[in-house]
Amino acid sequence: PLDPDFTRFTNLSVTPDDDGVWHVELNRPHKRNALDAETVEALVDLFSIAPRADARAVVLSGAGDHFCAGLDLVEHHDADRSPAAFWQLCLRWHEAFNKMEYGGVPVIAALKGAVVGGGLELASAAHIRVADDSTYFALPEGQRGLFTGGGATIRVADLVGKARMIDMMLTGRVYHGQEAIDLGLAQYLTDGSSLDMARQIATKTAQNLPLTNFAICSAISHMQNMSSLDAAYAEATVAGIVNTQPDARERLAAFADKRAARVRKDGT
Ligand code: 1HE
Repeated sequence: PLDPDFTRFTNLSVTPDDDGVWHVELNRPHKRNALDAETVEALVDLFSIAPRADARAVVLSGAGDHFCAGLDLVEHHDADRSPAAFWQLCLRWHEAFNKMEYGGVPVIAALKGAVVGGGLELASAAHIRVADDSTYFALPEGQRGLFTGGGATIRVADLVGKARMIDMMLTGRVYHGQEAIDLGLAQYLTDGSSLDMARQIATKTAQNLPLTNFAICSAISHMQNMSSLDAAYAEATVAGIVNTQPDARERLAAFADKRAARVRKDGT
């Protein structure tokens, strides 16, 4: 495995724990963790390295009161970019978020405050989203004279459906609390801290075999892009590899010997 230098990621604080869970914190709180070009490059770098450095899971959070305010609007204004330059920038956002979604390492997003615009695009590339009482979701691009460029037309539409995404962009509608959960913007809502809950989920996730998590956090997304016929073939191929891995034998033996936990209705 790679031995990364955890200090190399501009605007990201990266702290691994003993379980191999990396806490990645967007660290521009004075800008509400808005994504400037440099931070996007750091995310590309981080999510390229994490799978090869044996990260078992990633908890992604934001420093300060907000998860992420989206595109750095001030940088964008000052740079006065050409169409080609912004096109290319969007491809870097896609590079970062695709590496996240397809990289094989479970990413748990701990959401608080604003999860808006490109911040929602970032969150929607995570595998699990945890919200708390402060969290709210919106796509303010419509009001800013902009359009989404970081994958919302794919991932946010996938979470909430086309009609709701169009409404969010046209009207700036804000979702929070149980309604946001019911729509699928996040899977968990806590009245405590989303970071604490995301950490617990990541620690639990990290107990799974790495190859199994790799398949869960890459294959399902790839299969969504395939025809049903090809997806079924790919599923069989992935299962052929994952379900015969030597590391799984002990878990199967434990089940056969009645040593393994049973699945119970209350989830214990
Ligand atoms: C920023 C940004 C930003 C804050 N770019 N600098 N995203 C948006 O339209 C969201 C824009 N931001 C906001 O609506 C609010 O800032 C927040 C709800 C996120 C936070 O509010 P608040 O009252 O806590 O903070 P603030 O006073 O508005 O901002 C504090 C500072 O953060 C201030 O900088 P300062 O130097 O004057 O102190 C803000 O300018 C700065 N800041 N948000 C740059 N987004 C690939 S396409 C993706 C398309 C998009 O993402 S469009 C962006 C949508």
